Amino acid sequence: MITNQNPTPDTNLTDGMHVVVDALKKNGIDTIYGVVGIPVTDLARHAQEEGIRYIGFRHEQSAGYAAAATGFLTKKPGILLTVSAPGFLNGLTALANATTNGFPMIQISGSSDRAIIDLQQGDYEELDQMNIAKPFAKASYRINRPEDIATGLARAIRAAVSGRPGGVYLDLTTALLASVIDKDVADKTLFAPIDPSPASIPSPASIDRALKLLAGAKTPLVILGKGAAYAQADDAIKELIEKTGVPYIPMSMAKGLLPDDHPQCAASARGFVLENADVVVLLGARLNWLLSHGKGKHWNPNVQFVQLDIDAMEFDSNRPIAAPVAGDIVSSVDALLAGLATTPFKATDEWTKAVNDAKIPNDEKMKVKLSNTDMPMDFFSALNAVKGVMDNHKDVYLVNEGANTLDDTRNVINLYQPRHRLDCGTWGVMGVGMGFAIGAAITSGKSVVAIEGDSAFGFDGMEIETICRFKLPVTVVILNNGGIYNDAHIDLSGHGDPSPTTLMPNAHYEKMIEGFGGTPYYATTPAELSKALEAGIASKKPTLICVEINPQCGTESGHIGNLNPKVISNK
Ligand code: ADP
Ligand code: TPW
Ligand code: MG
Repeated sequence: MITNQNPTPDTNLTDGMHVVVDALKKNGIDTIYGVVGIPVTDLARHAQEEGIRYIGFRHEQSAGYAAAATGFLTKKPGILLTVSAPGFLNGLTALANATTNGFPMIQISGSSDRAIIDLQQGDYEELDQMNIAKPFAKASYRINRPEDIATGLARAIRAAVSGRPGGVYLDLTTALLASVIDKDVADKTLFAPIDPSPASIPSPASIDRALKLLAGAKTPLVILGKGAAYAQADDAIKELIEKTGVPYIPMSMAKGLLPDDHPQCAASARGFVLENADVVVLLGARLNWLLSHGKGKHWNPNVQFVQLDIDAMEFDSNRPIAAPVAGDIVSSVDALLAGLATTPFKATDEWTKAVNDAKIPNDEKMKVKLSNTDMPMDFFSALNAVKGVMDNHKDVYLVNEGANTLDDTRNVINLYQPRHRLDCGTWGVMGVGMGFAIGAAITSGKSVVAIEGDSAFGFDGMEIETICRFKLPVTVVILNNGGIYNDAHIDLSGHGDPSPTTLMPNAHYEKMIEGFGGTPYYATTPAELSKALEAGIASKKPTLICVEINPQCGTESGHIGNLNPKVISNK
């Protein structure tokens, strides 16, 4: 054991740090992501000594995104460990993002002396962390006494995974970490909460209402969201979709819940189905900006909604919900399946044909875009090369961020397995890429491909050192179009400064990974890109492929330019 200043070998005393690790182990926590320093360095060392994997990062935000990825993939909270004040704040963005997206994670942070903080007397890394975390977390707790450690962790775990999952903050003061307690007393406090994410059974009346609405529908549609992917109700959801023949569209992180080449997938007829569906089942998806709030020209004005969600507060948030079903997705989908015996519904042949017909011209248009042979490559010709490789590696995890890089990859690259895509999510946040890739690789032990815009990669590019240090099977593909969005790189400064969206179009990002012993590639043609990606995946070693994309390509703000306010030009 690591000897802290307190326990001495000939006594039966232990300390807060040891009890924290014991409590984590008792709860089956096998991995911690973080950055160490005062007061948590020995905590990480001791966790490692006790068989918990410690993945040390270069920045807390990325470590937090890795923890969130673990939470999304496993339904168990991922753990982020940070130091006080600045380290805590660096991790807080990831915690807030997890809460926004419904990913369970716990940020455990050391904090300085409470007495000094509360009187603002200027302690080392002084900050009132527990209170600052509150608006960004689902719950925020502080443990002050060693005998409360097990209870504090149990509360954090329950808060993270019960109901709508989210990020939880757990404050461990320096005094607590160094506090001394009799080991027998501490051992007796240890426990793991029973059934931390209990089933939430929907009411029979709500199921009946939903089924009756669907039975009367002429043009029904299912929208699968990341809540459905998270729930791990894969077989039941597939059965519901296939038994009823209803077309579905996946939100980005629900791609692969059913394979994207499934005949009922209406992704390429998205506009048509939204305009024409009379009853839409929201299955673990929110009517937020990503679905234009269920309003406006994209939607059938008379559409009615069935919504399956664990959080009843979500209903009616943007549009009235005709048939709210409050419950966990596993229980709710099972109840709908059982109810089909008495109240069946099925998509008509006419509706199925109309949806299939609507896909044809869009699929044709996409084929033309993908076969573009212009040089330098555009997003589509590059992604066509990526698609060819990814279709042969259906178990590879896909991480994706950027603007055009995000939109175009989402549309071009098929997913075939549930929970194999991690991206910018509900906030459209940049900088998740390397953290998600590391979290996915560590959690799954499988290969990961991260398709990154050149700007997006810049937020956390230093984590390629972490990828190399842990020898992870991650291939990073950077689609470099020389900046944020596109080449609207006009010099308005009048003295030659780069424009606000400009980054270096001729950068050789692959040289960065060379410095850490990873494998670099630079690709200017689809053939070079295919070859490099295939080699990167096959090697199972850290690889970075810098792809030269025509800087003229890409639209400002990708597909959401309508949300971007513009100045009225006075020139
Ligand atoms: P997307 O971005 O894919 O549309 P959202 O994150 O907006 O998905 O919505 C996911 C929804 O799923 C949230 O409202 C959340 O409460 C819900 N949810 C998450 N987990 C479960 C679950 N196990 N059972 C039911 N609903 C869930
Ligand atoms: C944390 C604003 C949205 S998209 C983007 C930024 C900076 C980068 C787009 O350029 P990229 O992709 O990655 O090169 P591409 O293919 O279009 O050229 N800070 C944060 N999050 C967001 N969303 C932004 C800034 C933004
Ligand atoms: Mg770019």
